[in-house]
Amino acid sequence: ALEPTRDDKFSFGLWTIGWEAQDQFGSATRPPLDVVEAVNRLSDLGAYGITFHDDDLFPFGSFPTARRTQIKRLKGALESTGMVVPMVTTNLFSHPVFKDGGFTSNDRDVRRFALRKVLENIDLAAELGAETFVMWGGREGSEYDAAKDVRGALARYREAVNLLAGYVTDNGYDLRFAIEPKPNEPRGDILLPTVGHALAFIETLDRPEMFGVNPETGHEQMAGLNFTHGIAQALDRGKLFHIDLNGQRGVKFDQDLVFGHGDLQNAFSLVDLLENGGPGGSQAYAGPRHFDYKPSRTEDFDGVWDSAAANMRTYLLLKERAAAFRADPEVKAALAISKVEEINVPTLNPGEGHAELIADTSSYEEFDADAYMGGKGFGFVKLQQLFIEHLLGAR
Ligand code: GLT
Ligand code: MN
Ligand code: MN
Ligand code: MN
Repeated sequence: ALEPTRDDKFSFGLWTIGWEAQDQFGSATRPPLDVVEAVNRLSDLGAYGITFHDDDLFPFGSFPTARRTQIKRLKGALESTGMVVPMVTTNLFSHPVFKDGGFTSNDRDVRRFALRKVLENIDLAAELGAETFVMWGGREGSEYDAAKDVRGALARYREAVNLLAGYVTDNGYDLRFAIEPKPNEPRGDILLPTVGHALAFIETLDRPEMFGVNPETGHEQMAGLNFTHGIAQALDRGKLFHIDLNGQRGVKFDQDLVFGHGDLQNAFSLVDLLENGGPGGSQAYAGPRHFDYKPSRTEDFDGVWDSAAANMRTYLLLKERAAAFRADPEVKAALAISKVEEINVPTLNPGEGHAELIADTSSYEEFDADAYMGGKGFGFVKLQQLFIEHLLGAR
């Protein structure tokens, strides 16, 4: 089934397909995209959801009446298509007021303004039935070490998100927060740069259960990290609340390519993890498959919709390939030889502690480490070749 359906839970940021393709070196390629058109086109392509920042829907500083008009238009499009808004987020990065950050600007007045802007948008998220509120702190950071007291900034970050969680709780909203890490760009260095940093920060919050992560493929890869590993660690803690899928080729600026158009092998292992990594080979993540990419600067609107479709089709192709990989008897045999399942057997026997382990002479005194010289043969390369052949559709 390579035709996307609502059950696939594909969603897109309004800022992705709506990106006008301006950059530091040149002006916009495309005209603005209206939200109603965006919802209709995505629905036709088989997506189930759309997400947005406040400023994607109405310009910064819009008056309540202008906001209501846009919200009404969005709601009308959602009703007529059956599309949903699974996630909402706040823009704390475009306006010059945020050049030194929102929650962690050195300027206290900016921090108070940022909090108010987010509170307003939390109300809108709840009104639209969103389950997740993403926080990407792209401007929270610095270029110069002397210019930012990082421990002070982390304290203010904590203060801010604790306040937001209290607001959600006090209003009885059914909303969870997902922090989106990124190592750099637009700031020289961004706070909470990777999934690991964000997971550690979450544990310091007043209500850690309300916070998870929204990892983006390219953001981890910009830091030279393995995205699939980061996702696995988030799943290990029950913290994968949302995901931003896209493509990135290596350690460089944020490319935001179509999913699979960057590191394809890593995209394959990711889809395999999400779809088959749960207990007994079940789905490990049931939330939206959200694409946060940018249709290339070279494209017209046909290219925009082709690229939106490409994200979903690539995901479904990889899902199909991953199922074939898992079902292949040769892969099963190779996995057994590689002892991939043995990692799930606890290292200690039931009830065994350090005393019993020390008493077990077979674990040390009689253990023949030299037998591993010349190789016990894990067979990882053969397994990897099978993985590649399935990815290539050769099996
Ligand atoms: C911005 C950023 C993305 C984030 C968005 C959510 S905003 O486009 O580049 O990675 O997911 O705030
Ligand atoms: Mn990105
Ligand atoms: Mn982005
Ligand atoms: Mn993102």
